[in-house]
Amino acid sequence: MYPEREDEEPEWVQTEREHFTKWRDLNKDGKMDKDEVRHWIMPDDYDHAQAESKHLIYEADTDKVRSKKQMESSFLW
Ligand SMILES: [Ca+2]
Repeated sequence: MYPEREDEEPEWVQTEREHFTKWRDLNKDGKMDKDEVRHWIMPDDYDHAQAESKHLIYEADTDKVRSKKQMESSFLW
């Protein structure tokens, strides 16, 4: 996480720089505008409700044996 030399860039900074260049700066102008920030925080192709329900089912399934369908039906009854 921390660089061995003071003039080296930490690995996480390099990773964030790469992510910025590849995925966040969509119009490649070197900065993030309002639309790019919105897309980063709330991507159009990401279903927050589905992700949260999967997370809750995963956390509630302590033995990790039951199927997703069994877990969903146990929430309903
Ligand atoms: Ca941009």
